[in-house]
Order: sequence, then structure tokens, then C-alpha cells
Amino acid sequence: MSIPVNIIMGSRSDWPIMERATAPLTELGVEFECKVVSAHRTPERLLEFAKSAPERGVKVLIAGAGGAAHLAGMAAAMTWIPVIAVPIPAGRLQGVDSLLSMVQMPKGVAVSTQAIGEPGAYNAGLMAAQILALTDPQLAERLQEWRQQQTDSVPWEVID
Ligand code: RP5
Repeated sequence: MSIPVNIIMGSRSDWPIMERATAPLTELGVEFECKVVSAHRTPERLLEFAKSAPERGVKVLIAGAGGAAHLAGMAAAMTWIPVIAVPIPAGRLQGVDSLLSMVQMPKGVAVSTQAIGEPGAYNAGLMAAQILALTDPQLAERLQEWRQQQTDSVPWEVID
């Protein structure tokens, strides 16, 4: 059985943030696998990993990295499956550098960039589930129930 979502990150140090991507996937019953793949430290691993993704049955890649953050763009350049990027707030620029490098992909190779840090990682997992739900009616139903629960959890109250 193939695993539909692969989560990669440039360093083990990205895990405390990238772990947030697993929460919505677990809640919605989507299988995933997490690995460290660095665009500059392990370029050949990235090449093999990204190129083999479709034949391994992967449907969505989530890539988190800090600094110059070329991981998502390089992965997207080597596969046609959707790549969702998470900018990691590492170093002095606290993820603004990563956000800009991820979001500024030149025309022709698309990367879906999320917010910096934990909210972005969480939403990356959610977005992956939404993409998979397009071809999985049961997941689509679970997703809609999940959204409804979220809506119901916001109290209708007067703040004074
Ligand atoms: C990037 O450099 C990683 O994605 C990480 O966010 C950052 C720092 O990596 P380490 O020096 O902690 O391994 O490649």
C-alpha cells in the first residue's frame, strides 16, 4: 500500500515545526511518511526521492526548510506532483528569507507556499488532505465534518 503524503525537511532541527503538519493528517486518517532530505547537503537523495515520488504512489509532497530554502522549489522542479512549502523560522531572519525564496518561484514550476512556522506546517497538512479529498469521497466527508466541528467550536458570544 503506497503512502500518499511525504513530508520532507532540510534538517532534523526543522522537525518541531514540521511535526505540526502531521496533526491534521492524523485527525483525518491520511497516511504520511517524514524524512530529512536536504537540497544542499543531500542533493542526490533529493533527486532520487523527488523523481521516484509518482511511481511510489505519493500524491502530495510537503517540504519544510529554513534559510535560502530551495528544497521545495528543487523538489517541484523534479516531479509533477503538487509540492507544498513550509518556511521554517531558522536563523536571524526568522523565516522571512525562507518565505520569500519559496513564494518567489519563477514562472513554470509551481510551489504552494504556506505561512511561516507552525501555522504554515499545520495548514500544509490540511492542504494535502484537501488535495487528496478531491479523489477520495470518504476523506471529503471527513474533511467537511472536521470543518463543521471547527466552526461549531467558535462560540457565538458578546465580548465586553
Ligand atoms: C536548512 O537550514 C534547514 O532546513 C534548517 O531550517 C536550517 C538549519 O539547519 P541545521 O543547521 O539546523 O541543520 O537547510
